[in-house]
Amino acid sequence: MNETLTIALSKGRIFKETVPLLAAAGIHPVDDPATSRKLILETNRADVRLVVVRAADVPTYVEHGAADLGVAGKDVLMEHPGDNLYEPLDLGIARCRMMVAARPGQSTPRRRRRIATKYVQSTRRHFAAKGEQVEIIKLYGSMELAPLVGLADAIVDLVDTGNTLRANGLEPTEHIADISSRLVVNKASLKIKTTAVRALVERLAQAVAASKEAASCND
Ligand code: PRT
Ligand code: MG
Repeated sequence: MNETLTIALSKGRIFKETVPLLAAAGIHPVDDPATSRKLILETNRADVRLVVVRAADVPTYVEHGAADLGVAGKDVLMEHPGDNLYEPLDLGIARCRMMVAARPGQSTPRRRRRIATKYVQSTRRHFAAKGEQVEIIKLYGSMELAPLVGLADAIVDLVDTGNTLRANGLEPTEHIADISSRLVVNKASLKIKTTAVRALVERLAQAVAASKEAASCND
């Protein structure tokens, strides 16, 4: 039986870093979302297509079976409710850290600290685990601005080089989690399209192992 697979991923860094892994698995997209406006990308394989969605929407597409597989940051998965997805593989791409950051030398307020973030669930869990009661202010982006204009005492955001924090006079104060992108799989797809899904997961796992090997040789 010809089992067609749909893979959901976001454009930008996740697409760029997933393409070499897909290539190692013999899958080459026909279009590049950086230049094409198409949201469904055919590949060299008639039985594999890619759908381009917002990073935070990948788990939703996969959970509902609109895509069989997806590539999503651990930050996104940590915000996504429920455990309706298999997460068989750490792709080791789009790495960064989820951190608390604040202005240096800031005194602790006498009230609950206000934390601005788009990562509400991760932030809630982090401070609950420390036993610190905080007020969480949900934002959709540009979190770094919040402490500068008095909206929040600190933020929770992703940090890679640290340049964005530095440029805004903030410094990381607490580490919450190391982040990388994961392959996620729809549970029904794994049951119904077992052969195709397993074969792809296996080939991606080999590609990840090979790129780790290459990275360690370059050290
Ligand atoms: O941008 P859009 O609103 O469409 O969605 P998105 O921001 O969720 O997507 P995208 O493509 O920006 O990020 C996709 C995934 O990449 C995230 O879910 C993370 O898992 C991963 N990733 C890895 C990052 C970073 N590194 C990263 N540095 N995502 C975002 N950033 C941002 C960070 O939020 C901050 O604004 O880059 C800035 C910090 O970078 P440095 O290098 O200045 O520290
Ligand atoms: Mg972004």
